[in-house]
Parts: sequence; structure tokens; C-alpha cells
Amino acid sequence: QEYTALKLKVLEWAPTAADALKGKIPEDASVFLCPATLRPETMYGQVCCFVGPSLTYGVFKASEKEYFVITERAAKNMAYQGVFEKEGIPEKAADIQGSDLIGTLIHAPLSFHSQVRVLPMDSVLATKGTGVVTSVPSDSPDDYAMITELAKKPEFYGIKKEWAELEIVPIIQTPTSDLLAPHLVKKLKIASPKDAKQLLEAKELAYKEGFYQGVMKVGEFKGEKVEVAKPKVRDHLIKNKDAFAYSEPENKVVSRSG
Ligand code: ZZB
Repeated sequence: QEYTALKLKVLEWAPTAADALKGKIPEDASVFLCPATLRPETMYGQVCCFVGPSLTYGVFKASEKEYFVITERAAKNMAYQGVFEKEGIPEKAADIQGSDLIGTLIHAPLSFHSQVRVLPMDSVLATKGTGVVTSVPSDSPDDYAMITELAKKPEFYGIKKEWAELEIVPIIQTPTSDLLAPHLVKKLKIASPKDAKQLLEAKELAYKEGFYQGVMKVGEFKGEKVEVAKPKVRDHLIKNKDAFAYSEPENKVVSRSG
């Protein structure tokens, strides 16, 4: 899997994260949450960034001045892909629990909402991507279901309601909708993030319709087909150093080789 890993710069740590990281990262370094995405063209619509509250993340040194928050597994893969200044073994500055990251304020490149929060999603897999997921509810049914749930029960999730209420702006037009994910969630009668089977179906439909029939409604490549715009947005992000290429070994090369 060839992902685009985004760099969401930390602007202000949640108090729990600040405590956990105290003295472990140089004062003058930038720290980024790095979600892996297959949909770089949707980055205009980011409204938050999900982490698994029960997952453990590492803060890894990418260079003298840059640190990445990702899973250990992703860091090991990246260390062999020339992502870090030092090849081979990733250098970990600290561990941090997903739950401690909730509420951290980050910068989301390209998004209408340039500042978004880190929010919890239980279904984030430790075994996929970087364990960090940027949220685009206009075009990802999973994200729409989760953000709706968070806005409904902010106390239960230990967040502020307004963190989950950023406007969902249409970014891609398809024959059926310019807000494809909300449309599919309604159509398939998905009531919560627990409706896993229907969400999987919605995701497959959204991928197909978005990719083959979508047209960009916003951004530098407005009016272009998604198929055409996707690599252009990706290149633009990478050129600006707001993202980098990250590929995932299909069949668990890392665990097999130890
Ligand atoms: C932003 C985005 C916008 C995504 C969209 C999708 C969509 P897949 O599709 O299952 O092969 N993702 C990445 N890592 C994880 C993880 N560890 N746990 C759970 N979800 C994860 O996986 C690729 C997509 O799943 C990624 O692309 C990411 O969400 C999420 F409009 O990033 B995506 C129709 C989907 N639309």
C-alpha cells in the first residue's frame, strides 16, 4: 500500500500530553502527528485527527528539529524508507498513550480548518498505516459516523463539543452528492460507528464513486477529475514538506523479520 503520510504540526499539547512528554523533546523541535491516507485530494476537508485512545504511540526523531508521533511499527517501516535522517533503527524520544493526546491542537495542511483537534476513535487499527488517521467526514463514511457520535456524546468521550462541530465543507462533486459520506451514511441507515458491516460497504462505495466519478470542487485543482487531481495534490503536499511517501509492506514483512 502506497500511502501519503501527512505532517500535522502540534500547536498546543493537551495538558496530559504536555505532562507525559515533559523534558523528553527539545524545546525548539517541531512535533507532528503523521496520519497515513489514501485520499490526499480530500485534505481540504480535514476536521480533526483520530488516534486510538488505548494505543501506545512513540515520538520518533525524524531529524534534529522534527519528531513524528506514530506507532512503533510504522516507525520501523519508515526507518527503512529513508523517511528519517538516520537509516535503520528509529530513535524514540518518548512513549505516549493515545488517550493522553486527545485535545491536542494541530495544524492541518490544506484544510479549510487550519487548526483542528486530536480526537478519539476506538476502531483505529494499530496494525495499519501509522495508527493516526486524519478525518474527512465529507468523503469518509467512517469519519462522518465517528464525528457525529463525538458531537452527540462529548462528555462520554471526554472532549469539548465544539471540537467535533467544525463545518463539513463539500470538496468533491459526484453524480449523487457533494457530501458523499453523509449521503451514504443516511442511505445505508448507519446509526453509529458500531455499524461495521454497513460502514465497510459505504467505504467501498465512496472509494469507487469518489475516484471514478468525482470532480474537485475546491482547491488548486478545482474542476479537475479526482483521478487526475489526486497525484497532483499529493505532489504539492510533498513538495511543500507537508507530507511524505510511506509504503506499507503488504504481508507483514516487519514482524516476520523480527
Ligand atoms: C483520509 C481519508 C479521506 C481516508 C477519505 C479515506 C477516505 P483502507 O481504505 O481501509 O485501505 N486509515 C488509515 N490508517 C488507519 C488505521 N490505522 N485504522 C483505521 N483507519 C485507518 O485504509 C485507508 C484509509 O483508512 C485511510 O485513508 C485512512 O482514512 C484510514 F475521504 O484518510 B483515509 C472512502 C474512504 N474515504
